[in-house]
Amino acid sequence: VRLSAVELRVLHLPLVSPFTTSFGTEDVREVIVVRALTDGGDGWGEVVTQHAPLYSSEYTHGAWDVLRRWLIPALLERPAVSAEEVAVVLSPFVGHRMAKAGLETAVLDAALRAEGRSFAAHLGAVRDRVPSGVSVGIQRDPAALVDAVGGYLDEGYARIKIKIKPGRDVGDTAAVRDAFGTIPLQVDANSAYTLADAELLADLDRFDLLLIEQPLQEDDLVDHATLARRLRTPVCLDESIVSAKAAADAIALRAASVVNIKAGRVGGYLEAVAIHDLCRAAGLPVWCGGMLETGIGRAANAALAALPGFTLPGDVSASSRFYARDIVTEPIALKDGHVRVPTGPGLGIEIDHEALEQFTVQRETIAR
Ligand code: OSB
Ligand code: MG
Repeated sequence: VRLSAVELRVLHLPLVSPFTTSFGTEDVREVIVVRALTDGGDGWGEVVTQHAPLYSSEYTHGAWDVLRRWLIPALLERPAVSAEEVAVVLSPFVGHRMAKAGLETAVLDAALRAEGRSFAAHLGAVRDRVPSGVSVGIQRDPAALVDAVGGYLDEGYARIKIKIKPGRDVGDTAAVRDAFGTIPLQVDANSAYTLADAELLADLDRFDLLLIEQPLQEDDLVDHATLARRLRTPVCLDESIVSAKAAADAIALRAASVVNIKAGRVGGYLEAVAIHDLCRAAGLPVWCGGMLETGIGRAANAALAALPGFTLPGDVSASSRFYARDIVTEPIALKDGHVRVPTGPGLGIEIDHEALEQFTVQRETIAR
């Protein structure tokens, strides 16, 4: 497509309830929405950075700066660009994968809309709906956690993930197991532990968890391999898997036996598919992670999660799990524990422009 301009917005979306992880609490989702203006029409993407660099080194205003100063001008310099070329054009710029992913998604959406082809078809989806898991934040106490999990099970979610941190791990997990028995359950530490905690983490083995997600730091591949040898619970990596190369390294080192794939973290949906392909070839199950996406990223995640190697339920929950009002006209909804894979052109969503305006706190258009 021929790109004429890119519109960036920062949105502040209120959350239906605060979301607490080992690295902090959010009440409002701050997110960047990207609109690619092309000769074939508009395309949409989102940059999944958060307000502060706590999950990864990227953060909203860092992404905003690198997009307007470097990434968007590099794309606008070209007479035309295909979605497949975006990563190549942006590759001289080190890192900033979430920013790159948002931009690539918007270009891919525009290109696929112009062709009348869906994201799902383009990525290689083999299902028309995917099982929906939910990520449950750390609550005031284990009783409040049991209440929250009970509510999601009543809604029909197919798998529960609870966030853990030191002091809120074995007790919280035991409370959920005691209350609900053998539900599909997994935990996510968001890098809150070190190898010195191996014995404590081995205590989680008795809960028959699907997996433990990212117990150690982003760059602790070797320590994750050491830890994995000491646990019966499968080790899954999230933060560490920043690229297909990182995934290949983790597999070679036996640092993970499951991979959480998030398009934002790895630089886009095309790199996400490459990670899916190499994990599938190596026999590792993968699942689709989430970053509290709006309806834009949520639609793309549902398409990605429909690829054949996504054999575990992802954090592809209904929009209502986080937001009372989404910025798309038909938010992702839960039905029989599943969400539908969109089939319309591109992402298969329509922007709710009134909602988009309502939540916009900053805007800039970078033109050729
Ligand atoms: O580690 O998976 C994570 C949200 C923000 C940052 C990191 C993570 C999460 C989640 C939420 O767990 C997943 C979702 O969007 O439902
Ligand atoms: Mg995680």
